[in-house]
Amino acid sequence: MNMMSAVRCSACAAIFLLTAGGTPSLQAQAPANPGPLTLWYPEPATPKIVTNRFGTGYTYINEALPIGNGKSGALVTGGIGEELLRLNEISLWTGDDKTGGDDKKMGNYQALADLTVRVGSTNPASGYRRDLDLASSKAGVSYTQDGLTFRREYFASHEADIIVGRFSADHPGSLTGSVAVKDTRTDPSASVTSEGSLLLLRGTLTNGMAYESQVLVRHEGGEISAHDGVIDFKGCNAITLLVAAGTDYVMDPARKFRGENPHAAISKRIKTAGSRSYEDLLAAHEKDYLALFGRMTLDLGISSPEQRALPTDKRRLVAAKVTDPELERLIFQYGRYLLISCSRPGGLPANLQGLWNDSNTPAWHSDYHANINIQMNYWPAEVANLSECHTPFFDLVDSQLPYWREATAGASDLKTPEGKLTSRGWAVRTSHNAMGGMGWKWDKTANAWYARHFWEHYDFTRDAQYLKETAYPLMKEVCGYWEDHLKTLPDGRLVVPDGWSPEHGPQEDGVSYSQEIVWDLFNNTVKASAALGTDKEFRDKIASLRDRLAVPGTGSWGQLLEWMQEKKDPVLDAPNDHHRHTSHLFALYPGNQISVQETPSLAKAAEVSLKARGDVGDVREWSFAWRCALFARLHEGDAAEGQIRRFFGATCPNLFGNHPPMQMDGNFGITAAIAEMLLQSHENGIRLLPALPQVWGQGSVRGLKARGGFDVSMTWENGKLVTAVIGSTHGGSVAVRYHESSIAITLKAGESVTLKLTKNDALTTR
Ligand code: FUC
Repeated sequence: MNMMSAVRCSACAAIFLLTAGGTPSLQAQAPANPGPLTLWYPEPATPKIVTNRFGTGYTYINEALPIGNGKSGALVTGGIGEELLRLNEISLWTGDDKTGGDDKKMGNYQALADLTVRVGSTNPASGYRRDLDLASSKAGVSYTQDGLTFRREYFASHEADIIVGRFSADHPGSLTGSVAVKDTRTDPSASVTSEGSLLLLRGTLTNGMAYESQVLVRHEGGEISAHDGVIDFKGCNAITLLVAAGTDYVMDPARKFRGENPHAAISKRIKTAGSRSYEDLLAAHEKDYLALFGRMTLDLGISSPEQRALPTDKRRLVAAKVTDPELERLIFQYGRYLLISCSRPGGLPANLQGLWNDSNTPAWHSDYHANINIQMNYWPAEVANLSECHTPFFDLVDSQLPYWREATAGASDLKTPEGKLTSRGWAVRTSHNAMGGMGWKWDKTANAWYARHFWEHYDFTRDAQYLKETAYPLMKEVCGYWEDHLKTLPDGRLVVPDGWSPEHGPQEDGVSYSQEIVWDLFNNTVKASAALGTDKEFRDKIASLRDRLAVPGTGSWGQLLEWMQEKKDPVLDAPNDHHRHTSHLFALYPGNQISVQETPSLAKAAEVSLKARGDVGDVREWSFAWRCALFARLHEGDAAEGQIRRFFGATCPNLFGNHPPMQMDGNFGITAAIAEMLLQSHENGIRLLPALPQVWGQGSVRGLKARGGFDVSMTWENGKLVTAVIGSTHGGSVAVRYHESSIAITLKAGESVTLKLTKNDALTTR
C-alpha cells in the first residue's frame, strides 16, 4: 500500500527538468489516454555516460525508443529543440570471414549514423510526451513551446524499406531549423554531402564494407536550402524525412558476403518513396505491420488506474513488485513488436541487441551468441505466430556453413574420440558474425541446438517442402557430426566428450546440457525422417544412438545433475548454486526430453534444481525469461508469473532487457515464456492453460500456435477455461488436454472446432 501511494505521488507530480548547458527545462504531464500497448514517457531520453567492461559510452540504448523495418532502424530520443535519431543498419559489421576464433578479428556490429533535427527553440516546453505505440508501430513526440504545439511521428516501413519521420506544428509556417547527418566513426573515409533536398552519407569500414545512408527532406510551405552537409528549413508547415540505408553485405558465401555498392539501390528506394505521399507510406506500413502483429491479441486482466497513470519507466519498476496485467500483456507484445522490427525474411537475424546499437564497441560485439542467446531470440517466433520472422536465422546459418565446415575440419579441439579431425558436419563457436567469422570458444552442441530451430519451424508450420529441402538435410549433417564425435563408455552408453555447461564448472564428458541437446537432435531427426518417409536405415541407427545416450541423473538432494557425477563442491551442484544459466534444464525447456506428463520423476528433479537456482545473485534478464518458461513447463503458473515480475526489474527504461548492459534476448524469451504459460504442445498434444497464475483470473488470447499446424484462441474466467477454438492449417488429429481432461479432435485443413467444459470440467465439443 505504502509503495503504491508513493508511486502515485510521484506520477501525479508535475516533473521539472532543470538542466545545465542550455537544454530547455520542461514541465510534463501524464497523457490523457495512453493506449494499452503504448510505452510513454513525460520527458526525452536522457542518456548518461557509463563505463563498463566494454568501454565508455552513452546509454541511448537504455532510454530511446526503437523502430525498425527488419534491416534498418532508429533509436528515437525525442529531445526538445533537437531531435537525435541513432540510425542502424543490421549488416554494418567490422571484422572478417576467417578469424581463427579471434574475437578481435570477428569485429563489432556498428552504429550507422546520427540524424539530428533542430527545430523550434531551447525555451521551456510543457505537455511533453514521447511514446511508442505497438498497435500501430509508430513512435511519437509532442510538446508545447513558445505557444506552439509541436508533433513528430516516426515509423520504419518494411514495405518501402525506409524510415520516415514527420515534423509538424499547430500553426502554419512555424517550423524553422536544420537537418544534419553525422557518421558515428572518426573514419576519414566517411563523407557527408548535401544537394537540393538530399543528404548523403557514405563510408567504408576498415574491412572494406561500403555503407551509405540517404536522407530526403520534404517540406510543406516555407523553403529549404542545402549547405555543407546540412539542410536548413525555414517557415515550413511540415517536414517529412525519408531515410534509407544499406551496405554492400550479401548473405552469400560464394561472394564472400560482398555485393554491389549500395548507392544505386538506395537512390532508387529514396526516389520511389519520395514520389509517394506520407499518408500512403503510413497506410502501407500499417497494413504490412498489422499483417503480422495483428495475428495475436492478448488480455491478461485489468490494471489499476494508478498503474495506468504511471509513465513506462516508473511503471516497470512497480510491476516488478505488484502484478500489472496490462504491462505483462505489453511486454508480451513488445517481444513480438521487436521481432517484427528486426527480423524479416531476406534480412539478417536479430543479434544480441536486436538491430539497435548506440556504440561501435557494443557489449559482446552485439554478436550472434550460440550458447543460449540467439536461440532465445527465436523462442517466440513460432508459438507467437511470427513464423516468417524465424527465417533470417535459417538463412544466416545456411550462409555460414561453408566457413563453419572449414573451421571445424581444421579444429584440433574438435577431434573425434579416435583422435581424427572432423570430416563430417560442422560446429560453431559461442560468438560469431554474419561473414563466416567466429570468436570466443567452441560451443560443441550449438550445432544441434541450431538444428532444433529448423525442426521447430517445420513442426509448427508443417511445411513439408521446407522440411525436405532445408531442415532435414541440415539436421542429417549435424547428426553425422555427432555420429563421429560421441564417445562410448565402458557400459555402452554414449557421451559428448569434453563438453561444457555454459559458462559454468569444468569441461568434461557427459555434461547434461550436451547430452540433452544431442538427444534432442536425434529425436527430432528421427521424427523428421519419419515425416518424410525416407532414410529408414539411417533413422533406425539414429534412434538407437539416441537411446544409448547417457541421460541426466538425479543427485543427493533430489536435483537434476548438471554433470554426470555429482560435484562435491561448496557451490557447483549445491543447493546454493545460483548461476545464471540453467543449461541442464534444456531438456525441460526448450527441449522436451523431460516433461511433467512423460517423465514425472525427472520433472520433479528439474523442479528441485530450478527452485534452488532461484532468482537472486547471478541472474540476468534472459535468466528470468528462461526460468519463467521452465516454471511454465512444470505447470507452476504463480512461480512463472513471479519471473515476469523479476524480468521487469531487469529492464531498461525503454523496457529493453538489462543484463546489464542492455541485451535483447530476454525480451524475446519473456514473450515465448508467457506463451508457454498459456499453451503447450511439446508432449504429443495440446495443453490448454497449463500454467495460468491466479493473478490472471480472467482473460483471453487469440492466435497462439501449436505444433502440428494448429492455432489456438481461448477465453477464461475465474481461473478456468471457458472456450477454446482450435483451428488447423494442414488438417490432422491431436489430443487436447486441460488439467486432467483430454479429448481427441480431428480437423480438415482450414477447419476449426470450439471446445468448452462440461459441469465436471471435462473438455467437450458440444
Ligand atoms: C552468454 C551469457 C552472458 C551474456 C552473453 C552475451 O555467454 O552467459 O550472460 O548473456 O551470453
